[in-house]
Amino acid sequence: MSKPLDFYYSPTPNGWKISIMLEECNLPYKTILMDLKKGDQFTSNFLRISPGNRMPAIIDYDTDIPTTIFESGAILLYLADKTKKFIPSSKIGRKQVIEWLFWQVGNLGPMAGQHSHFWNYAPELEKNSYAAVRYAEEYDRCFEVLERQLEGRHYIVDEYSIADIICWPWILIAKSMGRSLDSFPNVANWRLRIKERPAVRKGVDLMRKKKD
Ligand SMILES: N[C@@H](CCC(=O)N[C@@H](CS)C(=O)NCC(=O)O)C(=O)O
Repeated sequence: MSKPLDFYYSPTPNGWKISIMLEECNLPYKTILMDLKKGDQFTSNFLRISPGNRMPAIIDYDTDIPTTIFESGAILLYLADKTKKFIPSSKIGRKQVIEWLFWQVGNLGPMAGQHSHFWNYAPELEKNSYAAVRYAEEYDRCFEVLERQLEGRHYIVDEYSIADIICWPWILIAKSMGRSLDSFPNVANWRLRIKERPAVRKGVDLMRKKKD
């Protein structure tokens, strides 16, 4: 049994990526709930762990000296390598999973994140601005990309992997952010398939009241 990890967390799609992975891998962890509105991410202690002042982040105490990891993609890859779970052992499979991990980091994550900002926080006058529409359409374009990749597949890279875990939380909340998955049946079915996993439900429910 490994030592519990410290998990710096807030119940958002970026936080769920890691709570889901920790539950899927059955790893012991201690949750440190962050109040982002209060500014917990700017404390000097947290900035030493996550220099970009963003959660999620973890500390692994199972190593010679405690290992800090920030950025959800890096954390997922670290945990997959640590546990040898949710990443293929073949070189080609690993390469494919890392491609989709990077795709989320550079595409789905930032577009959904910026859309979420406009949707939740922009002043009314800005809601239909060029920038707001651009992010919404780019978010939709990511659905199209996933729709093609999921054609004839149950998961992004054949077997359920960290590629699914990193993308899924941003698709879970698409409808609640005014986007429709009606034209993307492969994505909609994949969303439901993953939602049924007990570890996923546990991860999404961590310190959060049910909404979706
Ligand atoms: N690229 C980062 C994004 C993380 C992120 O945006 N976290 C937000 C909450 S969802 C945060 O900590 N925001 C605090 C801030 O920006 O001050 C990742 O994937 O880990």
